[in-house]
Amino acid sequence: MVEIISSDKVTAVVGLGLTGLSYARYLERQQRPFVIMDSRRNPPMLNQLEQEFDSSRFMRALHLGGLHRDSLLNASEILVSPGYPLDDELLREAEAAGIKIHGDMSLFAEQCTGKVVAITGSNAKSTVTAWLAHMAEQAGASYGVGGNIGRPVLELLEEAPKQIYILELSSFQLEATPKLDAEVAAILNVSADHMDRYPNMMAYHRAKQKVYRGAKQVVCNRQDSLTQPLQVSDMKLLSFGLDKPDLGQFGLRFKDGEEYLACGLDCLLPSHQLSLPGRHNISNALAALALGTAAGLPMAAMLGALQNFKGLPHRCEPVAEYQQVLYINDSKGTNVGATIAALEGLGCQRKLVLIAGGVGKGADFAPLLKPIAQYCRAVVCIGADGPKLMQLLGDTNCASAKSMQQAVELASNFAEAGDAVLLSPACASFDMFANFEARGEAFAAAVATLQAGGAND
Ligand code: UMA
Ligand code: ADP
Repeated sequence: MVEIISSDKVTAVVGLGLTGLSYARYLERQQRPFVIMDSRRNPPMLNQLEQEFDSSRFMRALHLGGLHRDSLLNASEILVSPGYPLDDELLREAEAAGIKIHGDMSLFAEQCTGKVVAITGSNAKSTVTAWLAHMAEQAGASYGVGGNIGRPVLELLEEAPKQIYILELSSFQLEATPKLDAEVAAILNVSADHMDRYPNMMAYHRAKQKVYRGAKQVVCNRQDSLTQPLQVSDMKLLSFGLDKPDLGQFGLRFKDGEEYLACGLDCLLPSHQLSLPGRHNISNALAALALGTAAGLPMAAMLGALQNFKGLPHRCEPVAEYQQVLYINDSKGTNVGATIAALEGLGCQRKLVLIAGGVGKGADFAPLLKPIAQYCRAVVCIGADGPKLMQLLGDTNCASAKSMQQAVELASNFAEAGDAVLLSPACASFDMFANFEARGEAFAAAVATLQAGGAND
């Protein structure tokens, strides 16, 4: 399509994935003209856009296979999708020309009336977001959930206003968020991820820190200094950690020989009563408690929610037990830090056979060596960066597999009664699968085939 509008009222939308489509719907509702573009020739939401906007008066042009310079330079503002890097030359040119470039989070923050709870971190974002949403549900509060968890935030503006908005933010989304002004904001942890997009850890860390801009209250992780705000104005500080808490902070205490989640001196709940397994989930529960407290949720409802939250699929999720071996799907373990947490969180209970590999996104796998040596009986490597992992593992019991089925078969051969086979790839999935969900489903299907084969023997 070639039509170009030079009116200064046209908004340019970059990217036609879930976020791009949500921009188009938002702008249509606002009756604001827009052009939309994507570097891909066949972006994921193309069919949907064509169906919905066939007779739109406001969608003025669609450009595929590259960004459209004139449309960008003539735009009144540019709304970017998180997957498109902001250091693109054309976007820089537009910025230098004084055109505002931002994303859906800042647009949402400008418009919403409820309290925003903003959650970021390298890992555990979705778990803590969903756990907090479950607390709000149990408390009978009205709430909306959106962001990186899978629902573009602008969709929340289509519904009746809510008291609380629980938002998961990725570093990509934060890059395009000049100001958020959250009621409460948290960085849960920071470890290397997306090193194919950022020049170094400092740049990634800087993007994460943007979540704190204008926040009234901040929740950070006492055991991870990178989560602490670099600039403290008059924001209220809350913290969580797997150590003893100071007054008003969240942590762990012992009473009568039993470990409790605690706030200050108050023992709140024995940690064994949490509904999710692993030490990393104790940390996640404490983070959710701190956030819920800052958002004003009642303690009794929050403690109930800590005991009956079912967890999200593909995160340390047991999928089957076969021949006394437990099969655990942690397909969402998409970076090194996540896989270390899964190994440390689950490895104290049983020996593990790890299935790992995929697209490493430029990560250094070396930090995996220690927990693998400590907790793993063997490792089965898959995917594009499988050979890199194999090479690093050296003397460790390991094998390489070409498919998920073969990986599960090899892992089951290594496993002994009482062990667990853990899929926690430390990598993205798109070399072999459409997404992490498809990878987790392939793992569960391979385990089912293994069981069926055994049943037929
Ligand atoms: N892309 C292009 N050209 C473009 C635009 C994007 O090649 O013009 C590529 C990107 O490199 C990326 C992919 O297309 O690989 C998708 O990007 P997108 O911005 O179109 O993605 P959306 O469909 O809008 O989904 C985004 C988030 N995706 C990314 O940040 C890559 C979703 O997070 C999020 O749920 C959704 O918005 C709603 O907020 C997914 C994700 O993978 C789950 N996030 C990363 C993560 O969790 O590690 C950050
Ligand atoms: P995110 O949304 O940040 O990717 P998820 O809640 O989906 O986070 O969990 C992703 C993975 O992170 C899990 O599958 C697990 O391997 C790991 N993980 C969970 N909790 C923690 C934690 N507290 N610290 C580090 N890694 C964690």
